[in-house]
Formats: sequence, structure tokens, C-alpha cells
Amino acid sequence: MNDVKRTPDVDVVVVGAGFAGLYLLHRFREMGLAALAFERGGDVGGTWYWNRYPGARCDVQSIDYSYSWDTELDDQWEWSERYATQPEILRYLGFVADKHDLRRDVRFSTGVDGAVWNDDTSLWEVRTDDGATTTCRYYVMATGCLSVMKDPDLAGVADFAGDVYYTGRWPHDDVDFTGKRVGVIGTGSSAIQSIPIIASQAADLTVFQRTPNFSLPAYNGPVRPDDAAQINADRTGYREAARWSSGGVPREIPVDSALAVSEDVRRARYEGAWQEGTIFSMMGSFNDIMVNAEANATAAEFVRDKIRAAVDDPATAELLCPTTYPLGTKRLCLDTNYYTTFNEPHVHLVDLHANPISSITPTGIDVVSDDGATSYEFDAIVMATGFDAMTGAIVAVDIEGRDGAELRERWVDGPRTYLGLMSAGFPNMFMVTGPQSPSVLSNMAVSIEQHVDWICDTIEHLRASGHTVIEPTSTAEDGWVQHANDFADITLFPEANSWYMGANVPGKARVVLPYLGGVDRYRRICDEVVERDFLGFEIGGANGAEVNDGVICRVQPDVSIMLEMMEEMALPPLDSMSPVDARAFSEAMSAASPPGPEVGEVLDGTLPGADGNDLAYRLYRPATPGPHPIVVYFHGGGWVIGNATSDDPLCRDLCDQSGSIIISVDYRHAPEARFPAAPDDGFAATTWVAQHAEELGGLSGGLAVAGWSAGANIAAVVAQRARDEGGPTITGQLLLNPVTDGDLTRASYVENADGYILTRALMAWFWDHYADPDQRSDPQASPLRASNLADLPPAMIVTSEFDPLRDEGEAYAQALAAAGVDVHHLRARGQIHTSIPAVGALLSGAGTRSEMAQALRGFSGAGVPA
Ligand code: N01
Repeated sequence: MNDVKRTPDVDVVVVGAGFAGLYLLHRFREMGLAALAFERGGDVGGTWYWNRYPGARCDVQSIDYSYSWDTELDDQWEWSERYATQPEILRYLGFVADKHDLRRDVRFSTGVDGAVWNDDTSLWEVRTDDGATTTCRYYVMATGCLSVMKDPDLAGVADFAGDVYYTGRWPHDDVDFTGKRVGVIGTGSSAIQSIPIIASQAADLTVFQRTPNFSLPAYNGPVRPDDAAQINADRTGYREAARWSSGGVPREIPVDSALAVSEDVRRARYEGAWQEGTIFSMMGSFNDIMVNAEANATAAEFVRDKIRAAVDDPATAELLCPTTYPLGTKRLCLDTNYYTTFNEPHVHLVDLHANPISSITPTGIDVVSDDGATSYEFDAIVMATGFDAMTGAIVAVDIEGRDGAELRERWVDGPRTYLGLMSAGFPNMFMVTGPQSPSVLSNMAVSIEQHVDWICDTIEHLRASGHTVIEPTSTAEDGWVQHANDFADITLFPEANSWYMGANVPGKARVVLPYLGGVDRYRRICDEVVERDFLGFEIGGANGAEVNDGVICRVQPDVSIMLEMMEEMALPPLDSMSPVDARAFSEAMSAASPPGPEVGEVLDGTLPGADGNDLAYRLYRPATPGPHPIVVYFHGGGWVIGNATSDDPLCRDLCDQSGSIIISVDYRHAPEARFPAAPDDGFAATTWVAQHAEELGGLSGGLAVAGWSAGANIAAVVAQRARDEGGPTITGQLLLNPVTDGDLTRASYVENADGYILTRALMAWFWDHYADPDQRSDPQASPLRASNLADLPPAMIVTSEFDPLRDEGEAYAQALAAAGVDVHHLRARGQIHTSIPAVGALLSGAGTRSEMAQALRGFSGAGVPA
């Protein structure tokens, strides 16, 4: 091993000399590092070097889609249009390369074929297509998100006698379609930009459309004076605002739902978004366009109406209207005269769903039609068929990490990254705007700069601390992949067969590729990782390595967002109030929550409590024909707060999903009525409901009990008393985050003492109002303390990860199971005490709520719905 060369040829190899590669070279040079970029193209520019098709432009305004790291550029370069053309952007990048003399660090027309990590030397060995190998300490893939073309996967392309053009590899010489018959395959951004221009030249143009796209008018022209004024008033402030915006462009974020305003207000907002001419405007017109299908549908229909208004022939207009996926879940396009081009007599649209392409022939394109086949003859065919996005350029290189691990293999079920920046098992390898970072869902210029800065600052940190190797842990990576998927799951993005999902490439894993949490949140997370001593990384060198293992985002994304909003509101803690004020405050908060789903019927009534008092109840009846199984439900609120209607959305949801009558019964509250008033009322109410089951429209012969928090405590006690006191027959118990024990010292109380709404202090406040210390070990206060837990009805127990009550719920589930009770324990990952009941507000709890409803079906013997 002595002859192993431990000094690298260069400090850093960069792959690619586009927006990212150029800034990397600049930063590394400033840091005094020797960096070398390999670029397959003949010059700088990356995507702007290759995509020279007619009409190619950026779709983020050029004043935003430009570098901020060289502040002089704002004075030295003036954009001629809002959305600069490809040649102008390429000139800009060339200008920057010249200004900073960056080309001398680029080896052009050289592709990287392979990169192998050598564990002995802690260096990467990078193999290029000229046969050379270059060693480096750090290896950075600045390969862009849309740089490897997707195979159009069409038979016969090689047989076509005319010219075939690919938008992503357009010739450098001018292509003139004048007088030609042209076919364009595809209707994504590239096609939508090029079709109007090709149509203006061609004698005849046929567009082959598989899936129509939503496109908004770009209203291109000179930079709008307002936009210029905004940036020029405070350039530094503007750029900083972009860095901390959700999409990388400063803009106001709406706080209202599309469904909370009148039709007129909604249409006016959409019209404003339409006139704005940006890709962010329509998706950001309300706060729920990308998360609520109903809200999204209103925006989608607005755009479809615009298409219908623009296109003369109604049949063509309908074909151009997307209907199979929510707006924005396939990349929105910005166009100039796209839809009206179809009003030209020499422009035709072929619907590939009705008439799929059978083959490319020597003379044109054959499609399957009612009478067998239709042949279209062309002089030229344009393939605007897209890219193997986000991962294509990374897995195109044979990357071999630690212990011979192949990146391509590791990613076969979808990319695995930490922060979209690195991958476990591939030390010192960085990706700029890699999968699971905001990348393509943001202004790329901003996201590229953030990544380059993070990578360079990290390398600087390694050098300053005498380290040479950094690698994410697999725990951190698993956590990040989970977090990215959790974010995707609360949006509509998974509903489209888009390149965001990898769905455009046959055989590619179907996962959401970009990170959906936004640029601002993402930047905060990356900064936090560094502040927490590079959480989730192993950092080392010749003198060994230190691991700072952990997961950066563990709370469900929508729950995190809610907690952040509540922190901003600086609400007073409940335990600082009197019980009366706490009740009023909780009621006001509940009133502002979204309602639950519609149910067949809602009835309010009263029933007798334990000492003859009247207890209010609210009955939720399913819309299906009865009689229905009955569930007696006890609300949460620490025995102090709440009433029969305070868990209304959850009761509606359980009723709707389980097909059961839910009867939410009130009970007397502390401190006015202390222990054991609440369980006494709970038992009395359950007995009364069982006796009146048929009158209430329910099935007789048994009912289930359910509850949340203190209500689940009452439900558990009722189940025990029913066993001990000869009925009523309880068929099952659904306990959501139950209080089962008065002991406040378990680990979950320590871990989640603060910050997750139900604090340790608040729980202590509840107990103090509810029961004397010597009463708390009574099984009717702490059902976990019961001497006998056998022969209780089947239970579903839900515990939430970030809940002080988690461990006592866990203990009850274990104790019941040990006593032979049929227990289904669901540990709700990333949830807090209050998040699962938040129907309509927090989507991440939806799966748990469905399982709860399924458990209720199981208790009644109704089984799982078909
Ligand atoms: O590619 P696409 P693109 N037979 O994948 C169709 C960025 N960009 O190059 O949807 C028939 O969007 C395919 O049909 P379907 C931007 O982010 C930016 O246009 O899979 N059709 C689709 O219609 C953009 O989103 C700008 O059913 C086939 C089309 O080809 C991304 O690049 C400009 C087919 C491909 O559309 C990609 O855009 C241009 C087949 N075998 C691009 N295979 C800016 O403005 C595919 N299709 C900055």
C-alpha cells in the first residue's frame, strides 16, 4: 500500500459547466482549491448549451433567474426581455465565464463515464471518455436536473428519410422549416415553446399529443417596470427575500383557501394570476391549490375555460384541455400563442390516446386508427419527448462508493439522499440540486447558489477542522427520504404521471423526485444541520471519524407547519388560564378549525348522567341505510375542557368512514366536578345508550366505546366497569392517545415536555384540577393500574410519537396484550397529541384516522369496506 498515491490530481472534480458548475469553479478558486470541471458540451452553458430549439426561453423571469453571487452583474448585464431567449442566457453564462476567467478550469467535450471511491486513499478516481483518470478528494455532480434525454421509445426512428430533431440536442446551425411538412411529438414545455414558431415557418404542422398540458401566457416583452423597480429599489434585500421565499422568487403567500371565497372572488384571483404571466401565480393563488383536489379543480377549470376561449374548434379545444391530473402536478408551461396556433388552418392535432403511434416510417408517422392505420407524411420530425429527470444524469455515470456499492443499484427503487446533497456510502460526493431537494420546483438559480454555498462551506469546515471525509449516515438518509415522501404524500403531486414522479420513463421507480417543502424551509433545514454539528453526518480523516447520527425532520411536515404558525401567534398556554377562560379559548380555536365531512344526520339531545344530571350528547348518523353499529365517544380536554361537540370533525370523520353511529356524550368536568364524576357519567351514558340503542337507530346487542386523550381514559375505564358490573356489552375500545396512568415521569414526558401543544405542565394542570394525588392510582383514574386486565374487549390503541402520553399508551397496549386482550397498537409516526383529530386541517393523520375507522368496523363485525 506504500506506493498508493494519496495526493489527488486536483482537490475537486466538478461534472458540468452550466449554472452550477460555473459558480462552483468560482467558489473553489476563491477557497484556494484546485478544481477541474469536465463538460460534455463544447462550451459553458449546460442545459442552455444543448436546448437550442426554436422558442427556448426560461420560464422564471430573467431578473430572478440569474446569479446573485456577483452583485456587479446586475449593472453589467441588462436582460432584453422578461423571459430571455436561450441564446441570450447562453451569452450571459459566457459573459460570466469570461469575466471570471472560468473556462481555463473546464475541460470541454469531455464526458465523465465513471467515478470510484478509493477507501485506501480516501480519493475519488474519475474516469473520462478520453480514457483518462483524474483523482480528487471531492467529487461534485453539477449535472443539472434535465440533461439526459429520455428515449422516445418509438419504433422506426432510424428508418425516417427526413430530418429528425430532438429539442434537447438541437443542432447549432439554424434549422429552417419554411415550406416543410413537420410533425412534433410531445406537448411538454419544449413543444409548447417551439410549436408556435415552427408553425410560423412550416407549410404544414401536425402535433402528436399524448397528454395535454396546462399552459399560461408568458406575456413576454420588456422587463416590466414594476418588477425592475422592485429589484432596483433594494437589490440586496430582494435577493435575500428570494433566498427565503418558498419558490426562490419573492412573492406573497396567500393564507386563504380557494374553497373559502365566493366564485366571483375566486375567478378574480385566477384572472389576476393569469395576467401575471408567471408559473408561480396560478399554483400560489390560494393556500390549498396543491394540496386539496377540490380547490385545485377550480383553478384547473379556470384554465380550461381559457383554452376553450382561445381555440376556435371546440373539439380541438377539448383535446387540448388537461383532465387527467391536477393543475401544477405536471410542470406548468408558459407560452406565447400556443393555443391560438391551433386556429391556423395548416396546424393539426392528433390525439395519441385515440390514435397511438404504431411506428415511424421512412416517410412519416403511422398511427392506429379506426380503419387500421393512418399515415402522416413529413419532411421533418421534432422529438419533444422529454428527459430522464433528476436522477438520469447521476445514474448515467458508473458511480462506485464505499465497499463497491453502485449508486445506480442503490437507487433502483428511487433516489436515496440526505438533503438531496449527498448519499450514504458515497463519501465526499456532492450533488447540486439533487433529487429530494427543491430544485426543479424552485427558481433554479437560487437553489443552485444555496447548494453550491452549502457544499463549499462544508468543505471549508472540513479543512478548518483538519478533516478530509464527510458522509451522511444511513439513519439520516432514511429519515430524509421518509420526510421527502411524507411531504409528497400531503400534496396532489403523486396523482400525476409526471417526470416529477419519474413516471415518464418506463421502468423508473415512481416516487416524487423534488422536495416539496419549499426553498425557505429547505434552506432552514440545511442550516440547522450545520448548526447542530452536522447532524446526520460522519466526519473524519486520518485520525478517525466522529458520527453525529440522527434525523433532522421527524415531526410530520404539516404538523411542523402548524406548530410554526402557532409559535408565531405566541398563544398563551392553557395552564396559565383559569378553567373557564381555557374553555372559552379552546372553543374559539375549535370554531376556526375546518369542519369534518358531511354525514347523514346530526342530532343533539340529552341523556341522564350518574347522579341524575343531564348530559348533552351529539349523535352522528351515517348516510347509509340503518340500523348501524353504535360507538359511544368521549371527547378530549383533560377532564377540564371540551363538550359533546368539541371533537365534531373527528366524530364526523369516524362516522363517515366507519359506517357507525357515533354518539359523542358529555360528562361533568373538573374542577367543578372532580374524580370520579367523569367516569361515573361515562359509564351511566354508555349504559343508557345501550338500553336505547334501537330507538337511536342503532344495532342492539353491543356497542363500542372510543375517546381521545382524557376521553380515551374514560372509554378505557368504561370498558373495565362494563366487564366488572355485568354490562353493557362492549364490542371494542378505540383509544386515541389515552391517559392511562397518573405517573408523569415516563420518558415521553421528558422528551416531549414542551413544544408539542400538550406539554407536561398542561398535563399536570389537568391532573391537579381533576384528582387528588391519592386518587390517581385508582384504576378508574389510571386504568393501567387495574389489577385485572383480562377479558376486556378488543382494543385499538393509537399513540403519537411526540406526545407526553405516548409511553403510558404504549404501556396500556402492552399490558392488555399480556392479559390476552386482542390489541392493535398503532404508533403514529411524527404525530403529536392534537394532530390526529385535526380532520381537514392536517392531512398526514388521514391514514391513521382510516385505520381507526376500520377498527370500529371490525369491532362491529362489519369488516373492511370493499
Ligand atoms: O419534456 P416533457 P419537455 N410518444 O417531459 C411526450 C423544462 N423545460 O422537454 O405527458 C408520444 O415535459 C410526453 O407525453 P406524456 C421544464 O421543467 C423548461 O417538454 O408523457 N409522446 C410529453 O407531452 C419542463 O417541464 C423550459 O403523456 C411522448 C412530452 O413528450 C421540462 O424541461 C423549456 C412520448 C414530453 O414533455 C421537460 O420539458 C422546456 C412517446 N413515446 C423545458 N414520449 C423553460 O421554459 C414522451 N412523450 C425553462
